[in-house]
Amino acid sequence: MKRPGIFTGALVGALVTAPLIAVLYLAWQLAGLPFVPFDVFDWLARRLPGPIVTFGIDAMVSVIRALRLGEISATAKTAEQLLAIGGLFLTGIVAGAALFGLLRRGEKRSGILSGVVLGALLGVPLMLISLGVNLTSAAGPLPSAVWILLVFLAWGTVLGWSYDRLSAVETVPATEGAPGLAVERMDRRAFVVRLGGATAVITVVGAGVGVLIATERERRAALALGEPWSRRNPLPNAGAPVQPAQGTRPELTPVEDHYRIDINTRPPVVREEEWRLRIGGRVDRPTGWTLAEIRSRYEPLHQFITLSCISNPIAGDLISATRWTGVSLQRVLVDVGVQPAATHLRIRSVDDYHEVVALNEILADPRIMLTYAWDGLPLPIEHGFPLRVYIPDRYGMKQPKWIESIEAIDHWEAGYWVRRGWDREARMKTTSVIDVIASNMMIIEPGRDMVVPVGGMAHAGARGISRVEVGVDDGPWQQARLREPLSELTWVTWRFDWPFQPGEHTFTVRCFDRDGTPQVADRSPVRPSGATGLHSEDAMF
Ligand SMILES: Nc1nc2c(c(=O)[nH]1)N[C@H]1C(S)=C(S)[C@@H](COP(=O)(O)O)O[C@H]1N2
Ligand SMILES: [Mo]
Repeated sequence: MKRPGIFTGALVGALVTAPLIAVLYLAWQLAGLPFVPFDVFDWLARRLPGPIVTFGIDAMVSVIRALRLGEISATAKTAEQLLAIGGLFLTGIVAGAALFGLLRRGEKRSGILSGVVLGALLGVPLMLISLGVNLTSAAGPLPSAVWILLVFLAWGTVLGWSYDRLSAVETVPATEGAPGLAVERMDRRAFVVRLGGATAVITVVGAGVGVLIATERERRAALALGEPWSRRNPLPNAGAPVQPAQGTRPELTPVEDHYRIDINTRPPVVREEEWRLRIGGRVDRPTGWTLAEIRSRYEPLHQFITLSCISNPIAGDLISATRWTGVSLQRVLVDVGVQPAATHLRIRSVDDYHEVVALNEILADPRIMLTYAWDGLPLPIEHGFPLRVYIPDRYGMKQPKWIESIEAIDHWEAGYWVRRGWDREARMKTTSVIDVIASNMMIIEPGRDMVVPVGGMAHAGARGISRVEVGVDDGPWQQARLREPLSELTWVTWRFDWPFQPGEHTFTVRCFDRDGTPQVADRSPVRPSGATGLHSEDAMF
């Protein structure tokens, strides 16, 4: 009789791996057990060489932009998660094919036994990887280890058992007109259909219930947080005379819309009760403060801040602004007594992210701060709860989230992305963007030409914006009006009322920072130092 081969193995592998993933997901949502595919993805992302990771991120951002798949950071996270799940699914298919291929060649080997061995071969390393990187498991290492092993052993057992069943299907001897092979095939098909039915039910129920639990938890968490500061207070520039053109981005990004970039498929969950900010190294008084201690020890410092990722393309959406609250690092350093030998601070995060800041920079800038709130509420988990750092004028890569320790050291070291080929300084590039050419908002003022409001933002890190200009087609640069910004650290909203002319036109924007330095017009890509180049938009009237 013909035994099942690698194609059947691949099919059974797929049928058995889908419910495996669903069950892992459900257990994650129900009991905080590790979700293995995300753990493996994060583990790989930290170990793969910088150029490969960077290439992957660039490719992803380009595809999202080219296909207009939506907001870059949210879409990229979803893509990473799909890749992670797809990776485990593919591994299951390959493992199924390999198992069936090997069993077919061997003599009288037990499928179940081989399946169990396969489950262990896959389960043990995955368990070790998961325990090594998992930042979300609330279940503790021992239950997590046992759980992963059990699930993979069960997976291997079902795979092997399926092989045994498929090999053992009864073969009716061929009689005239009814060849035995056909009956055997029918029987195999019936088994695969039954197996598929069972695994489909487990997959759909597991994933469905998991999603329901996750959604409900998010809803409750949002409710528990309360009202953001900006809903209870007017913005500091509320009375500014220049009004944004309708369609310009909000000056204060709602926190739930703030872009998110980090090296984790899901944000690390830090438990406040267990968390301490450890400050050590070359200091006289090492500390281990709780979040409550940090909040109560110091008068809070509030700053409106625009943060941007160094990977933000020209006119991209990896840039946002909100109100940050925390404590100036200068004050903390006085309290811990930094020793004269120290020259830098090494800031480490729970996800193994790290950056190094020069002490003389901190001593020169009281705005460098440890941040615990955004828009009046505790930092959202994905934005670094309980504590993150802020350094003016630098791209986001310089500003670790989920900080767990600060160490005073006597030398400079490369941070996480610097090691992977990105700019050492990561100073924000001056940029300006057209958000809207509001052709539907044409204004007709008596005695004046018709004008079309054009608007957007300009940003130069902490260096301020002194002038924004708009060029239409090959015409001269014309000055836009600037709205008073939320602070010297945020973007500036600009507006230009363009005297309307029918036809097709190209609008280009450029800006100058506070001391008159023009925005760099030459195009350069995001890597390694941040994008430069002017933004243009076409419009048809
Ligand atoms: N611990 C940690 N901090 C991190 C990162 C990270 O991956 N891990 N990413 C950095 C990068 S590249 C950026 S752009 C900002 C983004 O902050 P946000 O997600 O709150 O917008 O966080 C920075 N801090
Ligand atoms: Mo970034």
